[in-house]
Amino acid sequence: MSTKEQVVLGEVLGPLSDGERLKAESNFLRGTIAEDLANPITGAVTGDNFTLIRFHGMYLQDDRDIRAERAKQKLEPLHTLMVRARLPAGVITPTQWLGVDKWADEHTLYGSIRLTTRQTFQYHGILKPNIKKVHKALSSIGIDTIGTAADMNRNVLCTANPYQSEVHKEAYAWAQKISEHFLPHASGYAEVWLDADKIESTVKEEEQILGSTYLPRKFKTTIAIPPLNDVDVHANDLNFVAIQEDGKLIGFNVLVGGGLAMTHGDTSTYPRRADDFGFIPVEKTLAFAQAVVTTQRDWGNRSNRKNAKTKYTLDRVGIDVFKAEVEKRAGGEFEVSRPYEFTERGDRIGWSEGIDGKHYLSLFIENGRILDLPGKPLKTGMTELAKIHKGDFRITANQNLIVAGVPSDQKMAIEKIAVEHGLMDESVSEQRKNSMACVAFPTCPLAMAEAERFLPSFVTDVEGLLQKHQLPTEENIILRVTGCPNGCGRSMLAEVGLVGKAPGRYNLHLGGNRSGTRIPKMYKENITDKQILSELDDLIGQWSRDRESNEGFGDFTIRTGIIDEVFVSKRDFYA
Ligand code: SRM
Ligand code: SF4
Repeated sequence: MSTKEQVVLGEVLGPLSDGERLKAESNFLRGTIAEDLANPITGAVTGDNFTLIRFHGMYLQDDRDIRAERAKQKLEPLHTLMVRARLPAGVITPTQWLGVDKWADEHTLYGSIRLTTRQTFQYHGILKPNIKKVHKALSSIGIDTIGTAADMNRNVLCTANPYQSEVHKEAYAWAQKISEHFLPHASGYAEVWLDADKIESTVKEEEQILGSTYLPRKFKTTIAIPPLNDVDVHANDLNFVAIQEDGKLIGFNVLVGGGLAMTHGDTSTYPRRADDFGFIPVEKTLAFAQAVVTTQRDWGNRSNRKNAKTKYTLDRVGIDVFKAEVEKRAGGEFEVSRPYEFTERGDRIGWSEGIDGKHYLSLFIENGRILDLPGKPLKTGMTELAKIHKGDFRITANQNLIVAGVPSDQKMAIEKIAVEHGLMDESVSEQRKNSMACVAFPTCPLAMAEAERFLPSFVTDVEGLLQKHQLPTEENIILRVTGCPNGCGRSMLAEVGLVGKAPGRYNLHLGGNRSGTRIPKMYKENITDKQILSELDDLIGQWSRDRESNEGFGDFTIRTGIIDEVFVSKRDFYA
């Protein structure tokens, strides 16, 4: 047997993938990135560095709208870098925001700040000569981009709940601790991007938790505070569901093995809900987190990246076997899960009051894109808010933003700015607030169909259908669109999920629920937006006529047999 084959619990998984070679040879993620950055011949980074920069939170992209035109002119694609910040729980201060805002103008081609479904922001369109300037600028305000992409523990999410401010404070602290616990310790990031001095060759670097070949695949962690499931736990490898007693955080139920991506036509890939392993007291959080991460590190498939995530490891080795290994490594057993219920997911747009007596303003940002639009200078509005706000901002997992901790005497001033700049707009429908899309074209290299640019007008059409069928204005359907089956906009937890198949064509999935605990199944394959609207016209009509009181659209489609329920994703999703 080749020494390069991976064997887990006696099972031969196959030869290690090229991604494993690349990590092993990278000298703790340095590769030859520094040389590549200095090469003026191309706007790209090349060879292994294309992948290695992802470990530092960056992607090489090009503008797909002009790719063909540039090829005709015999020019290389317009290569740019996308950068994703590490912002545990989405918390960012007004001072930091002012910097982020300024550098979007100075260093990016698009001048926008894009809030993501993982509570952080991305810059798109940075030219190679500017990339170090961006890292140094972010570093000067205490922001890094380490581990926000590639085979790392990604940005740690935490419910952006404006109501339960005390528990939120504790949960946020755990999100930060978990994020820091799983950061790489080698100094490659600082050397390559911040020009820090090279470490002495006598110092032996090692990554005690991640290991020299890091994780088999991306790894995603959340902290959720019920009844809100705004972080969508079932999209994530590891989830800590907060359990409170008398308003204090006493521990977490631990959910393992969620994930949403699949590949068209490959039934060995599928979206999967996370399994509830049981309760742990709060002081054991890091021990259990580390036990889950290292079990996945050692047992995850390093031969086939398509089946490498924790969800596939659980299904391959068995949930009980995985759980027992976690207990062994954590040095303790899971207790019986404590009762909790998720009842909703969206952000409560508008003002709310926390138990700390402060005010919280949740702003709806369509698809998370912060840019000065005609009649809606959102970016300028955010700058004006940052100039006077004394609390912090929280980016939500629904691509929105909360102005958090506003004292009563500042409420009016904040609201005035928000209204004047289109950040607060009462005419936005509940349907629009509950619709979300991934980035897709023009920057995403994997997009098969439009998503962010398609959603706004599609929502207008859906609003028309809700009106036509006389549904009350507060009614809505959780609607999500992704430009491909990777699922970045989490369509696989929507009541109506569209998954890009080809330009202008999508698979239509139905049957998710409002709390985000059910995976929607494919109803129609590869249809156009017009066909989707025609299907929805019929289905929304039935829902309006025949639904039980308060019955959500997704629940209705299941109860009436329009679509089958997905119980066990691997079995039912493709049945
Ligand atoms: Fe994602 C890859 C954008 C959340 C599953 N995702 C990509 C890339 C980087 C394309 C690429 O690999 O070159 C996209 C960049 C587009 C662009 O131009 O910005 C991209 N993903 C996004 C964001 C920005 C979507 C958004 O509109 O907000 C989200 C950034 C999150 C962050 O801040 O870290 C984003 N991606 C997600 C989610 C949702 C979530 O985490 O809650 C998922 C599904 C959950 C899951 O992981 O199962 C997701 N993205 C993927 C996958 C499929 C992974 C897999 O298991 O196979 C890929 C492709 C890959 O990794 O090979 C991918
Ligand atoms: Fe790109 Fe696909 Fe993710 Fe959308 S779902 S951002 S198209 S990778």
